[in-house]
Amino acid sequence: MHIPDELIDSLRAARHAVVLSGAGISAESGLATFRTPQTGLWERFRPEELATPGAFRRAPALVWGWYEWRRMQVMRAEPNPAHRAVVDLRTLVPELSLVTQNVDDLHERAGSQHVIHLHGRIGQPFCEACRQPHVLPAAIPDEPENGRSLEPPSCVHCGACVRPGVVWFGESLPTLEWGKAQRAASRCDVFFCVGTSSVVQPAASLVHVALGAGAVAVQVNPNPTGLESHVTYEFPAAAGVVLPEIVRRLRAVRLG
Ligand code: BV8
Ligand code: ZN
Repeated sequence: MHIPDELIDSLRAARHAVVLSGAGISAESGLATFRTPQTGLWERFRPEELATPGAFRRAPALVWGWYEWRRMQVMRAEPNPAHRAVVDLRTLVPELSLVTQNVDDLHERAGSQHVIHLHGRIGQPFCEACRQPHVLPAAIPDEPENGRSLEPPSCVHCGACVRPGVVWFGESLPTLEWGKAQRAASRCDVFFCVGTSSVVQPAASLVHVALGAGAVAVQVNPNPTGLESHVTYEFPAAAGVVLPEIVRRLRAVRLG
């Protein structure tokens, strides 16, 4: 994988880098992505069917069962070299903001801290009424195969229905996280778009905020996303290959 010297130079001179990750950074951990053909979760279920408040109101057990199945997949997955390279990259630039669209905790389990989760976290469900966090059992007693229904639990505080701790389509992003992400994008020198199809808004607008503020933009994605003509550097390859190589090159000049 050839990494242009100019990108390494930009990273050496950078004060602040942003990494925006999507489902593709967890693909090499075995987690299904949303839109990659043949494996995409949406091949079996359409987003509007399951990842919306309406779907949960209409079919709470189907939606809760789907999220519990996905949570099981996350618990069985391990962080991959791409997650670990983001941890390493943070030690090689003065400031790094990690913004993720993912609801898994693989960045945290790789060692990243202060991860900005734009779309919530699958391991942090809460009560629909009183919004108290709901503590999940360590493992699901009878793991639901994909798509099997499971009744959502009731809140131990008020008895109302517990919902997945994610941001559904049509729901606003958490204000604090979205504000942090916008600020990071507007003041960074290098912006990485890793493993995202850049379809979902408003997350997909962040790279344009960074470009508008004069940052260098880097896309890491084996498939085209339509961002190719906008970004400064395009790596049509897996994150688990590209990110560790960028870290290796940057470390070499740092130590050089
Ligand atoms: C909001 C949590 C409004 C749940 C998710 C029409 C036009 C424009 C926008 C809209 C529209 N209609 C509706 C909207 C808004 C809507 C939206 O963007 N819809 C899309 C479908 C067009 N957005 C919203 O509703 C957002 N809220 O706008 O609120 C509002 C405002 C004020 C007041 C009230 C309301 C909320 C969006 C959040 C939705 N929740 N997730 C869950 O996980 O179930 S989104 C979901 O998609 C995940 O978070 C996922 O991360 C995200 C984005 O997908 P990607 O991460 O990019 O994953 P994808 O599979 O698409 O791509 C993976 C990529 O990886 C691929 O490109 C592949 O090539 C690549 N890859 C594969 N392997 C590798 C790899 N890359 C590197 N290495 C590899 N090895
Ligand atoms: Zn409650």
